[in-house]
Amino acid sequence: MTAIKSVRGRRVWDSRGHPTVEVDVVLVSGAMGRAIAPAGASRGQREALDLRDGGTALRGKGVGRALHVVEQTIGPALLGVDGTDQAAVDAAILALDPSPLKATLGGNATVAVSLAVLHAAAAEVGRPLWRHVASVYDRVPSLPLPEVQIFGGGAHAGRRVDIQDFMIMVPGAATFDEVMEVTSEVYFAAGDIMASKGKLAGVADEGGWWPAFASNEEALEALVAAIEKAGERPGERVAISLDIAASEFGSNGRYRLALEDRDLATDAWIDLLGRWLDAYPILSIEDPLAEDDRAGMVAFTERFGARVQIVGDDYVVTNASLVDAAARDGACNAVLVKVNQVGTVTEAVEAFRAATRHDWRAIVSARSGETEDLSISHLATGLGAGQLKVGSFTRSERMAKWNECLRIQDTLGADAFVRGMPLADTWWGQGER
Ligand code: 2PG
Ligand code: MG
Repeated sequence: MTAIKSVRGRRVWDSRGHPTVEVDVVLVSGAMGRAIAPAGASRGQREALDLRDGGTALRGKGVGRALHVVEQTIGPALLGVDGTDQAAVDAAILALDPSPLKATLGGNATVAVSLAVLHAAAAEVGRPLWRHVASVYDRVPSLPLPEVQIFGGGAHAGRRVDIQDFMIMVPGAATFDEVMEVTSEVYFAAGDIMASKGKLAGVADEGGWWPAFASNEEALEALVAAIEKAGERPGERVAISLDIAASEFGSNGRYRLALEDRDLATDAWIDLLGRWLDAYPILSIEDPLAEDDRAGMVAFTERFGARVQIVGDDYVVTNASLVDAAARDGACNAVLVKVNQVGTVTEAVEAFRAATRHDWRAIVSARSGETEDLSISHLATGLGAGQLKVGSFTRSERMAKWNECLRIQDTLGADAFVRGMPLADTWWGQGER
């Protein structure tokens, strides 16, 4: 038992230039932990709500109220609580705000405190965070397989194309380091292709190239061309992963492809996605249907779940009961784990555990608004989650997280990389292409 001695909040700034919440937690031993809340742009309806000041200053995104909550409400309630007992700390936070979406405390306040406590506890036992996480949650640590964005889209790129993330995975790599090297080659090959078409126009929110394409298919074609230009055969060492983020352009069973001026009903939309799965070496697809389209997600999973990873992000918002419900329905076969979607470390780990109980895969993920906070590299490794999604291969709020995995690799050993193993039972792993 090492009691929490102080909880201090501070306004810092995220990768989009918006204010966010940083928290320092100090235990009576002097051990200290610090964490920063990230921020999503394509948010699920059932995510924990961030507490923002509203009004005109800072586009309404001020965090004065959230900092007040940290110092005047959560902080005092945690004084004297055992900082090495994450479950007790998070239970104490939850007791202050039983509302489902953490509307009173704000998910930005709770996540920064909860993660800062986890860091403090790791410091208390003198262990790197990943090792502490593995021991607290009784997991075998492993270096995750990355999903790395090459083109950004959707809400992260002024809705220039409908699809949000055009990513690659390198399940054929033998080490984490090799993934980084291959990714760098593909990233710059994609930039060269954009430049040769006169379409190079900077980067989107997570550092992927700005999607100056005439259609979603053109982006997919460009991604395949970039993989080839990097000297790879698409579908061998390198494959494609998409985050459709369908809730951003679909609701009530209708999907509106703005760029192509097409309006599709659920069935036609699923057929179109199926044609993409046939035409391109896609290994993983996130939120293919909107979060309100339960029947669509079940139909999609029934049709394609045996051959592709189907990831619930907005669909299950890192919530164990929504993961359980989706598994009961037969929707999705993998979960995206974002701690700030649910608001505390304990609840995020519960969602992860629910997923593993259903034999789902798991991907620990960053948000589109990020900072220098490195917690997710440690969570993905410590939980042995299998996969990590951080954004692209530029901008330091992204690179810092990949680089932290390389540092962890130095201690854990290159052999602790999961390789494509979690995906080995897919059509890709069976070499059907
Ligand atoms: C997502 C994330 C990260 P956001 O949808 O998976 O790409 O986006 O943080 O904006 O919700
Ligand atoms: Mg998503």
